[in-house]
Amino acid sequence: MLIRSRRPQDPTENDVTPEAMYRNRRWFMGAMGGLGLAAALPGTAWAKPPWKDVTPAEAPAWFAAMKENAAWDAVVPEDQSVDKTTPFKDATSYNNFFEFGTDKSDPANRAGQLTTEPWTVMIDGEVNNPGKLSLEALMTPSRLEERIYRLRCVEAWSMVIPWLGIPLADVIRRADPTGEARYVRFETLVRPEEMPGQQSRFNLIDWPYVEGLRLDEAMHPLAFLAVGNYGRVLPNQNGAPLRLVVPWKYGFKSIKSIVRISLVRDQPLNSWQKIASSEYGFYANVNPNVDHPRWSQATERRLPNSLFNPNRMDTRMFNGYEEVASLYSGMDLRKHF
Ligand SMILES: Nc1nc2c(c(=O)[nH]1)N[C@H]1C(S)=C(S)[C@@H](COP(=O)(O)O)O[C@H]1N2
Ligand SMILES: [Mo]
Repeated sequence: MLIRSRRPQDPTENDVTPEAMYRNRRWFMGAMGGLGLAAALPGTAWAKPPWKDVTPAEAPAWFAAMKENAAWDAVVPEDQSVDKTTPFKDATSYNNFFEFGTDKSDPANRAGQLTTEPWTVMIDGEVNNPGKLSLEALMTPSRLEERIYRLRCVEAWSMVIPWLGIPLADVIRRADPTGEARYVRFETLVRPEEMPGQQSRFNLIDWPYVEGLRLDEAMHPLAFLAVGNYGRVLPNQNGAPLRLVVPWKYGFKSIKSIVRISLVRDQPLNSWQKIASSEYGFYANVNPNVDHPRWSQATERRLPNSLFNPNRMDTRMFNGYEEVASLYSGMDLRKHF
């Protein structure tokens, strides 16, 4: 991993791309129907689809203070001309966050109503320092870092996102695991009043959303707890106010809006494994050699893309983070997918 110095970035207003227009099919169909000639008028009538830009939440004082002293060059892609940072608009309008619905646009449209302040995180299980901590108490003993990570969804699309946060290992060390702790289990908030995806009686997911890591995976320096992205407080659709980021694993491991971190003895049953254990495992390491039963994992679609520029690229073992390989030596990664 190459280390390079860079300055903090702020989200920029990106021009609407063709991909963006195709993505919002409802708007696209509406525009087509309403204008009739839309296809013949590129760049004019349909240049501004009605997306709400993300209004930056006011950063809490502790976040602003941590930002003053942040490390902005902690981990960056080896080649930033290949792994260009995904535009803010794509990273905040094409999301998976089933608590708000299953459409990629649901989180952007609905997550704004989630109350993220105050926020507490329960630390419990096999630890000598259990307790319910405010987000500020959880974060401020550490130094804030920016990490620019590739994010590879199991659905075979990917992005490159600059996160702000702290090493997960810091939080685990402070919790002081007992000798019995072997795994870390994470839980997302359950709040149906604010999370419409939790209101249906026909839920795919048995809430709360649960994820887990082996303790040595959780202690790896790349495992990260994010409270921000693009130089600012995390937008709700990206898992505010606290989400996990495990860049060598499929995106579903990177659980959002965390309210509980438990050190446990037994391997947790994560939500997607519970839904379909033949398709989604516990480990979920990015692996181009082990296909999903219904599609290939050999390549990925890097956002933003378009009909004219599909932007397909080869998927890399461990998503290119080969330094984690020793965590899995001797394991059959076909069996432990
Ligand atoms: N609580 C919760 N966390 C979640 C999800 C979810 O539905 N609920 N989706 C996961 C999936 S499948 C992916 S790809 C990433 C997407 O993160 P992003 O929307 O910030 O890019 O979040 C993950 N974390
Ligand atoms: Mo995903």
